[in-house]
Amino acid sequence: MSAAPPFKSGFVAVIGRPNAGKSTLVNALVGSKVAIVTPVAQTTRNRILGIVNRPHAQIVFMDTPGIHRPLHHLNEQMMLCVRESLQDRDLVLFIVDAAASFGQGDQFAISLLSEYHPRALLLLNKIDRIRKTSLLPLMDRYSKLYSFEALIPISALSGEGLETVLDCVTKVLPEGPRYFPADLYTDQTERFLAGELIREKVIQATREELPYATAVMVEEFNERPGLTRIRARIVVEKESQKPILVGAGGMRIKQIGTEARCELEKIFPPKVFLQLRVEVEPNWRNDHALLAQLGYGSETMRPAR
Ligand SMILES: Nc1nc2c(ncn2[C@@H]2O[C@H](COP(=O)(O)OP(=O)(O)OP(=O)(O)O)[C@@H](O)[C@H]2O)c(=O)[nH]1
Ligand SMILES: [Mg+2]
Repeated sequence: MSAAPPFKSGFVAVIGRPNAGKSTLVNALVGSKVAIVTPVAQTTRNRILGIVNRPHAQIVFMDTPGIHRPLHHLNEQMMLCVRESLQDRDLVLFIVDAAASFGQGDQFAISLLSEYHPRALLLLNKIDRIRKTSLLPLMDRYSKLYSFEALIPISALSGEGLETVLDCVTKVLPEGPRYFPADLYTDQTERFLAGELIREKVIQATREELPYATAVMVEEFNERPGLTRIRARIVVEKESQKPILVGAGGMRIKQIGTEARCELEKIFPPKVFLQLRVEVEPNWRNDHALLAQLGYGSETMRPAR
């Protein structure tokens, strides 16, 4: 009889430029929506754990904000999350949008990776959008820039290549304990997740008009059998942004509320009562206390080994 294979575990930082598909990837690997996804860059604002349990492994993925040059305190906090994840990791998944051309931002991302020189896999994402032949020059370029353990073409959207990613990650991870109970798939509180889902609907409804200027604060979260009551405040920066969110005759905020409620009811069934309010907080992206209240602080999530 052969001995059972060793149990492997570890923390895997998913990093890359904004919009590369990090959150889509983590959701697909975990098999549940742990992180919100929008077509707008800089959607993810903090580190979010997505836990995958396999028969002989536990992989803790860390979704992170996209790598960019920070202009506000919020963005500094976001980049701090990226750096902390690079520090705390056993392995990095460096994800690039293979459908976009290589630019300065990619160079910047690679130089950040090089600062920490972790073991890393390169994931070339969005291959559903490109001709496979265009991958070779990109792979060639990246393999000259960093010594990746492997280069894997994937589509986080269609699922192509994701089994290979899981196999490769499991192979590279060290032997280790099960860090989290087997039934836990994220570290987020229900309250925070509710706020994020509302924020996703806000971004999807306002896109170009208000891409970065909104935040959502859940003021009441009350889960009872049969009904979850959620009261949330949508924060904008300027008085002039309020009508954009509210819309003519309140139509847009109503639509955001309806879409958010449908999404929330999937997680908190059967019924959600959702109340939204729009408020102006000038310069909230530089307000340290408010950012901490919003949950956009840096924190070390890694449990003691
Ligand atoms: N066609 C295609 N689109 C994808 C794929 N992966 C992600 N996307 C889309 O790319 C956009 C950005 O995806 P996200 O997962 O939010 O990207 P992100 O890297 O987490 O972005 P930030 O949080 O802003 O850093 C969304 O519109 C996704 O639907 C893919 O494999 N193929
Ligand atoms: Mg994201």
